[in-house]
Amino acid sequence: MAIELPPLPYAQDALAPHISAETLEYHYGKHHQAYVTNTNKLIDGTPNAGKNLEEIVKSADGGLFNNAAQVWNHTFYWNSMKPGGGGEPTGAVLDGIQAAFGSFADFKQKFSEAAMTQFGSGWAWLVLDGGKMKIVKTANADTPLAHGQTALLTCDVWEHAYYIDYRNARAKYVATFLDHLVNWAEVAARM
Ligand code: MN3
Repeated sequence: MAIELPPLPYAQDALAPHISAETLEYHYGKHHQAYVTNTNKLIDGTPNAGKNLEEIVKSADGGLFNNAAQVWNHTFYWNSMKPGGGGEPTGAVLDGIQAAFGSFADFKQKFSEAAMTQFGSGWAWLVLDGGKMKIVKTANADTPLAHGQTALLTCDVWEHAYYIDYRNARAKYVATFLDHLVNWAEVAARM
């Protein structure tokens, strides 16, 4: 089956002023679309054409892994955000964060550190690993899906995610992601 580009879960200008419509026009409309197009080119006429996206990510390597994982990672990232999101979660998410990291402030500090210290392109993640919350970072297209972890939240730290709105200020983009964009209801549903 052909891999499809899922619709954005909000309007292209809905995350402004934190993430502009121009960023989403390129990041979703060009980058994410290109990963979908490339994945379909690579699976066409092969046994992978019969697999779903998660199966491809878990079994592929090389160029197919890079493109398919980037399709999955970006869809996951769009759903990790919502207009008017961010701030401190409640309920089971907050309980899990406090159990794993001590406090929400400690979580923020550790997540930001992972996002800032991912050298070059990649992702910062909150995951469940063996039932325990962990913060991990991955390089390029790499994804917790390929490592037996359950992804809960991600922040894209490729420069294309923030360069239009923040230029080189990755720290400001990550702080804005945590303070204004995180969709904690989605994180709760993923747990
Ligand atoms: Mn990206």
